[in-house]
Amino acid sequence: MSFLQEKDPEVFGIIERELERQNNGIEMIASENFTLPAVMEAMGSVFTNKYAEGYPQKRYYGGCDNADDIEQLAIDRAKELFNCEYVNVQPHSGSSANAAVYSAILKAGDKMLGMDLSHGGHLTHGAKVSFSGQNYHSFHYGVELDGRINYDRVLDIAKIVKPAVIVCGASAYSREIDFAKFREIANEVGALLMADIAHIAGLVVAGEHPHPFPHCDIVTTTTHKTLGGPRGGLIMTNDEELSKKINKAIFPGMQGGPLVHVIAAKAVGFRHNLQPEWKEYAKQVKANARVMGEVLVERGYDIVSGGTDNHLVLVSFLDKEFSGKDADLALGNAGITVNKNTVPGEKRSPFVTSGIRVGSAALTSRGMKEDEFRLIANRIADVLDDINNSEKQAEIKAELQELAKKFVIYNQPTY
Ligand code: DSN
Repeated sequence: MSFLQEKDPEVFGIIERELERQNNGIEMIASENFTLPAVMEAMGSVFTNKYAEGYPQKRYYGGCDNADDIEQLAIDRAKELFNCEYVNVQPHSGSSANAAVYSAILKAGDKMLGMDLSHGGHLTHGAKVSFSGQNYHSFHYGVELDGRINYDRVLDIAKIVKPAVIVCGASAYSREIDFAKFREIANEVGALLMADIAHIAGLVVAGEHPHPFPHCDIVTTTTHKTLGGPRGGLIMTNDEELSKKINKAIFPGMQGGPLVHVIAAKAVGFRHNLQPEWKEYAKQVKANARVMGEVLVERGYDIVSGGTDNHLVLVSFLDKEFSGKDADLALGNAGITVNKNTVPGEKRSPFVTSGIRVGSAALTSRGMKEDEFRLIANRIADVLDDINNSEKQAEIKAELQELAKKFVIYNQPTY
């Protein structure tokens, strides 16, 4: 019996149900992944007890020798992994990493240019409902009717806006991001260039997506999406002055004590990302997403931009009677977890939407390959073809549960 089971059976029971959900389900939310038991073990370690405000060798509390060692190890591994000079491993999330960067380089009311949320950008890239669109004067670029970024158009917008920073990177964009082109645009208008590679970081470090360095001044990411580590954020730069400003913006600017247990888990994740097998994983993530896109196109579904270069496909229902919400619910009934997503040309609200975003990173971590993705993509199309058929959804759920059982992820709820 685990400590948790004995001490708090109620919490243990809920965690057990979540384990069952994850083991039995077909997890296709593009921002999710299954991290390693070793990562979870580090996250559940005694470092959760330690306060360590400050940075290695510059702390405000005593007893930080081991916290120094673990944070320095995480920094060194991240520097090796991303091939950069300065890393802050303390951001609690991708959003707090982005907030810290803006507070380091912008004053309230300064202009920023990022990708429109409804075209695949992120809330923190200047959306008006986010601090980023409220504290700063935000402007947006989007995608064209072909679903791709038109870099000439971005330049035109940048010339008019003259932003202090251009943010590139996306949450629902299935094509490669041309960081070199963004650099040219930033140079032309005298802006700093920040890349948020939260979604594609696992592909970037494997050489399966172009690298944001040396083109970008600052790069942020989360550590838990395609990177497959613990939930958290990261900020990187090759500029010493910027790194000093960023460190101050994180602590004492925005955060107090770092989550040392999560930093320990980040270090474990980075070591995993540095192994040769990681490249194979990233290749497989892309191959699986590609197959999924091909099947959905063959089955008559409209994929934004016609396909994918990364870990996700965005399926548009602009030409259908049903919404992204309907599809999300129907697929959920069939045991397939996706998220409803706005699409370029969106006419419905963000709560309803006209699309779904489907990702391959999590199922690839379970060991699934092209054959499984071909089958699952066909089942997605089967559900969508007959979206009100709950009997069919139940049949598919049973079939996919059998498939999931062959790819067990975890065999115990706590580590
Ligand atoms: N929630 C993340 C995503 O799904 O892309 C972004 O913050």
